[in-house]
Amino acid sequence: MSVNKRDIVIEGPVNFTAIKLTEPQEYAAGMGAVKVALQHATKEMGLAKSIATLSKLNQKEGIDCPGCAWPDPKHRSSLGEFCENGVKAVAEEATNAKVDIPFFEKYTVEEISRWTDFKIGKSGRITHPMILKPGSKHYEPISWETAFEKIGQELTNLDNPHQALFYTSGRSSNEAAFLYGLFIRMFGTNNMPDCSNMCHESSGVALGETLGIGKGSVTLEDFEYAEVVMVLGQNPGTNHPRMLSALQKCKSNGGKIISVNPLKEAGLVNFKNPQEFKGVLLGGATITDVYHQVKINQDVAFLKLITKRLLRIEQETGNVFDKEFISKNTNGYEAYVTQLSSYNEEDLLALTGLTDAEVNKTVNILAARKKIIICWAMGLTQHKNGVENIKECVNLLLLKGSIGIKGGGTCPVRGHSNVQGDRTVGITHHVSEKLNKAYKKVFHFNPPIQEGLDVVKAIKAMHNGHAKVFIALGGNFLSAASDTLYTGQALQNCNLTVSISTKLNRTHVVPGKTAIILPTLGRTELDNDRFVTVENSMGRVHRSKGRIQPASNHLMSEPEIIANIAYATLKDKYAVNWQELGKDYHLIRKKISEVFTDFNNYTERSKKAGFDLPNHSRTGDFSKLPQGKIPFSICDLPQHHLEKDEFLLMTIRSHDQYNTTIYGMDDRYRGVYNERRVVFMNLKDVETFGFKKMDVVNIVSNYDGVERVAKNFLIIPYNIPQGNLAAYFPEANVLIPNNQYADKSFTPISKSIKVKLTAV
Ligand SMILES: Nc1nc2c(c(=O)[nH]1)N[C@H]1C(S)=C(S)[C@@H](COP(=O)(O)OP(=O)(O)OC[C@H]3O[C@@H](n4cnc5c(=O)[nH]c(N)nc54)[C@H](O)[C@@H]3O)O[C@H]1N2
Ligand SMILES: Nc1nc2c(c(=O)[nH]1)N[C@H]1C(S)=C(S)[C@@H](COP(=O)(O)OP(=O)(O)OC[C@H]3O[C@@H](n4cnc5c(=O)[nH]c(N)nc54)[C@H](O)[C@@H]3O)O[C@H]1N2
Ligand code: SF4
Ligand SMILES: [Mo]
Repeated sequence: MSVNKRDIVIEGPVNFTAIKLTEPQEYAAGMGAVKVALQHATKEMGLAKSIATLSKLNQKEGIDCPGCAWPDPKHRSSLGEFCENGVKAVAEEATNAKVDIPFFEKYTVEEISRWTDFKIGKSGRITHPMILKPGSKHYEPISWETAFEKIGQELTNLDNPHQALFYTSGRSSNEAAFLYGLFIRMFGTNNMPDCSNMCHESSGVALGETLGIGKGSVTLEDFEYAEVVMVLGQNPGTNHPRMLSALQKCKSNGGKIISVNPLKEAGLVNFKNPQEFKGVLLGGATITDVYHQVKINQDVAFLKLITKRLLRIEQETGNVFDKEFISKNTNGYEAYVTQLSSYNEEDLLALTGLTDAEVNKTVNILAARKKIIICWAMGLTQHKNGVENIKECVNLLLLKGSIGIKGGGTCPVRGHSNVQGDRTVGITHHVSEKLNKAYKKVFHFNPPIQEGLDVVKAIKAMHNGHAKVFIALGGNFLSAASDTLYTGQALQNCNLTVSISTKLNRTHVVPGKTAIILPTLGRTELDNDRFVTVENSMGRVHRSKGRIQPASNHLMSEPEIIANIAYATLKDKYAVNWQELGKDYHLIRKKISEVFTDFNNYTERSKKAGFDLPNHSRTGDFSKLPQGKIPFSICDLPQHHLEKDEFLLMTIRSHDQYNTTIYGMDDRYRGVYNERRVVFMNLKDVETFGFKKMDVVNIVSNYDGVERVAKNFLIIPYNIPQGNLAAYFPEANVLIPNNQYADKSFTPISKSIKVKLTAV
């Protein structure tokens, strides 16, 4: 453990918590999910609050689930339109536990830093604005007014605006995000590191460079028409549970599901739909038709192999590829095919770790069908070649003419419930001339034209002292980012760190010289009869309105907090009435629709089921792309030079966490209970390296000659390809150097870390 300034333990404790193991589960949901969901809800919120929130969850104009970004169906079930993990997300936010003034009087920052993330999170909702003064060990209360003044002063005292960083996590509403982006640009910087930098940034870059829009093309209805859905690098049973209903529907309409994942994830195998009598009581529905347990980061090899075989059938029969689509809408086909022919099928097959017969099943399914949806998440984006992983998926869809048609297209499945909306309304560190022009026209100022810092660069800037103030609109920056110790030192270098948060987390206890916590309302809570709007993973914008009494009378909504910080910093420098905007979200929406014309008549259209934002890759209009064509991408195979005793480690989510928020200590589907410090390993590898089940090891990475150690993990023999390992995030984040990220997207390589295991 590394003890730093103020005696803080940056990465938390590394001791064990009494593990219990069972066989991994072969289905997702079912009665077990209903039971666990109800337990969480009643334990955290009590019965009355549980009913008040859950009856409104994901209903039209109800509370948008603060869990993932999966969209709601057109027809909402009266039985409840949510899943186990949606209930956990709500329960976590609406908990009755409180982090109040006596809590901070009792515990020093150092004491809390020695707690697990689980214990920190379970402490409850923050009730008052708090400040940690230089040299002080305890947070103490501060009035909202003084807090805003202090933040405004620190910001205005900087030598230049680029010394400030403004992080966003994807739970904030469009209204909060827009106001934040406006203020930051008026302040004079584009330093807007965002959680998506660590998440789907690779998708945004790959889709932007090919299809000209960084979002997916399909809608939920497309799943009903799809003939094939491929799911690569995603664990929907845990992270997007209601996606299983869409897959089930696709199957019952005759569609085929192909899963590509090093792990046999329960939800992709079998689903017992809790909304169906049959689903709860009987055998449930088989989901996947062909399951490819590909080796970590060999998706490009897999995709090249199947396209090579498809090409062969095309050359024989002439009816596999959509030649009309290719000639009308794409360029670079010849060069793509030439590069493809330079690979040898046996080599590709060996890299994937799959068998000929399995691969051919998928080839035959794809050869005969055109309506293909490809879904993916972190298993593709968080590698050095994250962008190319996705471009190779696009290549396949182009060959089949599967983009811009009913039942086919791209489906990057987003994480945070409004991460896509935050981006749409202006949270980006990139400079867009078009956007700057619109800001200038509506708000009469010159937005900064210097590219801002993303997450990786922001950490470096704090570490080397170039950035001095860090403000976070939500999230848990320290635990989410890679290189935990380096990131912790970076935050501690700041003069001021500010967190706008609902709940206490590790970032609050690894603070700058001064640290301020501004407690805010959660999605579920009443906000003076106001509502906000969000955008789901498929580009639909709709309302969300809180329903329950706020956790404390001293909370402020996110838009109001941002408006106050903006006013304290900029005063009347620009013709913006911050206070008025902070109070009236309708006015914010009016401004959004002036800057982003796709949002015309915003408030009205966000009623009921909401509205879809225009998307040319959905409608198949590629005329605005350079030469009106989508380029085929030429992707190389990723290179990992592993020594004999080196493994590729992926960091994954357990079934009982939401990113850095630990709901509970169980990973029910994988059969691991009451322990998070585990490393999943192939039984043959366990034996070859002379280990036994439950041996204690350290996981060690060595990049550029620097060793990083994640201490104390129990070996769990598991159905995972040889040479591959899996451990949970955030415990394993200490292993990922800040400078190891995906080309072009700068997404940390959280899914392919080169490591060794050493016995303890
Ligand atoms: N309950 C719950 N829901 C969540 C979240 C949560 O933490 N908890 N987080 C939200 C967020 S922000 C996000 S981004 C999403 C994340 O959703 P996911 O991306 O599903 O989350 P991960 O656990 O990171 O899972 C990645 C999957 O990719 C597989 N994988 C890893 N490496 C590779 C590879 O090289 N190739 C292939 N083909 N597969 C690979 C892993 O085995 C795992 O099944 O979920 C969102 N929803
Ligand atoms: N090794 C590894 N690292 C990863 C990943 C991985 O797969 N492996 N995944 C990455 C991904 S995909 C993501 S998206 C990031 C997540 O990074 P973040 O978004 O920064 O992390 P979260 O854990 O989602 O943030 C949780 C905190 O948000 C605050 N919060 C919750 N709700 C609200 C709200 O409504 N308003 C406000 N203001 N605050 C709120 C609470 O204080 C809570 O503690 O982590 C990334 N890090
Ligand atoms: S699938 Fe996602 S959005 Fe839907 S209820 Fe579950 S966690 Fe919430
Ligand atoms: Mo994410």
